[in-house]
Amino acid sequence: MKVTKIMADLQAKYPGESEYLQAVQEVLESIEEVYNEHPEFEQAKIVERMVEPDRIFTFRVTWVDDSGQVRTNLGYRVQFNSAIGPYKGGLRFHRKVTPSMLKFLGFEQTFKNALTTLPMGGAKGGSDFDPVGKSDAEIMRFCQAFMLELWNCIGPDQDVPAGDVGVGGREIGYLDGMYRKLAREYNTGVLTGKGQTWGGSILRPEATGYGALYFTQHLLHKAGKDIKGKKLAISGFGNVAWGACKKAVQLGAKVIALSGPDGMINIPDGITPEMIDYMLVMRASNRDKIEDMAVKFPDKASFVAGKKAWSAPCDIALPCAFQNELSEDDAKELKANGCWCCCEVSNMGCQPAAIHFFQSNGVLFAPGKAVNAGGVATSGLEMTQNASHISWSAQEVDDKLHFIMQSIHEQCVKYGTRPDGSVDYVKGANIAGFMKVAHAMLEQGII
Ligand code: 2IT
Repeated sequence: MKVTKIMADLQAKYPGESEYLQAVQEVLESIEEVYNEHPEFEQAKIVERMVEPDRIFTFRVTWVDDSGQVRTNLGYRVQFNSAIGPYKGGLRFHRKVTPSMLKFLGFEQTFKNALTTLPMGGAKGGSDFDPVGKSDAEIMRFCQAFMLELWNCIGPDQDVPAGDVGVGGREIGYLDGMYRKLAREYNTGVLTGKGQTWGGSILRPEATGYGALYFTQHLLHKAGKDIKGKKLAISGFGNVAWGACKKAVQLGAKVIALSGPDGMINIPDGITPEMIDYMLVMRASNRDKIEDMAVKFPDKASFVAGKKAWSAPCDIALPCAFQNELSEDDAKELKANGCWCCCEVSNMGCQPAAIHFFQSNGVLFAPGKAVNAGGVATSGLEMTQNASHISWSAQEVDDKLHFIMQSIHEQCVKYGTRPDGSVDYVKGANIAGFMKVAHAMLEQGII
């Protein structure tokens, strides 16, 4: 396999699909050496098959807004790879959603799910529907219209969607309600992130953020450091950032900055539990403004318009918002202000040049597919509970999540340790995920 040749072919085939091409390039560059030591991979054309989704469903979603106007959006489900289990991955509702974005996310999801130790294939879906400014009734009607098309493509043993940006507990409720009505299936196993009284796992809402902090703890431990007392800058204020803040505070760290599309807030004394609770109110308001936190807590937080969280002096940066949200300039600013660790929590949150800068300037870096895998891992635990008609306690789920994050860290160390003993977490995560999927594909023949 020659990465340059495969990338040139994909670029010619999918011009303009920049996020997808970026995600594929990152993985292929990491695995090239290992891949070429295995002629059986090349013979079965594993890479050529792995970079293409198994199938993509595209559908029109038509709904009526509160003023009675008919609206049309596009809906998608990208079923990327099912070699190690049923398709699994979130749904993203965001105005910028395109097939390229969902292909990149489905591709990443395939390797991430492989790292979780659970049998789950990779998928992603969503819509260019923009939840910003929508009423609750509009969100419900959109979710119902979306599921009217999607329900036929999914199932507890085929494809199990969940939330992602713009899709949280409320949206999963509306989506699942419509699925039950259409499919007449009530065993609740077709979506994860459900409400706790109807099949949802305890701790699923917290799991991505909790898992990210557990991973960060292991990474720091390996580097001889401790998270206690460290200053954290976090981007975003959705479900993932919320869980990360909760666990960070529990572990004795101090969250000193948060950001949103409108700017950032400085929180000199660290985020408080009341502020963390208020993130949920902000998410439900669909206003998408971090300034609201400074308005609500004027003594604790000050708003700076147009700035990112990365302008705040911190020890550790945790991007928790969107792909490519952290640029090379941001990385340089972080480093200049004393930051020495970045654990990417958003999927592909750092631009390639930012990762390169971190890695060549002594800033510890770990990629999203390892750091954020606790979310989908706990979705996998929700599937297990649904399939066996039981529900575990918070402690049981948390213990399993912790164990899984430790195992993901170990896999990164196993495949990513450099000759000097330091760890290349990008390489480690990509090779570990790839090896598992590649061997499953080999054993299942040419299909
Ligand atoms: O990016 C992700 O891993 C998610 N949005 C969660 C997917 C899931 O199926 O829980």
